[in-house]
Amino acid sequence: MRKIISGLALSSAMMLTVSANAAEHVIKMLDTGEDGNIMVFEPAFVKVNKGDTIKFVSTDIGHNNISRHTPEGAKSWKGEVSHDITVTVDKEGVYLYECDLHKFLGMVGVIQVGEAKNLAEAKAAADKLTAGMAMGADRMNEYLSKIK
Ligand SMILES: [Cu+2]
Repeated sequence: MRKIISGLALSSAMMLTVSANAAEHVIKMLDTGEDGNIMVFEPAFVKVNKGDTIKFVSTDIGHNNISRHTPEGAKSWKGEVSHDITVTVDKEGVYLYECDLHKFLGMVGVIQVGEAKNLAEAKAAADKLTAGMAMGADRMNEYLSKIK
């Protein structure tokens, strides 16, 4: 029993250390963005550190957030419509996500975590995604161009 307790104490101490260093990034799900574009994530491109969390906020209702492409070994996610969802990005690389309801209007976004190790695969996935868009396909390229 003593071993279990000290193990728990150790792991909660470690969690505190991680959360002290990890940042939370808020991305809003919007009907209209600051630039006047409709059906957008804002900001739609973020560069973050491994272990950070991304909180997708249902600022305007009627959107969701679903991962579309993730680096190898990373967890995918699927948020409910009109609900916030928080995701911890613990693998380096490029993540693509979409609003399932408005992806055909270009409601997509890109997260870069550390080094963009899977850039070629992410670009191939982005091409497939933009092929199905009625508008806003240029957004994806704009977001991808910010990867450094
Ligand atoms: Cu949407």
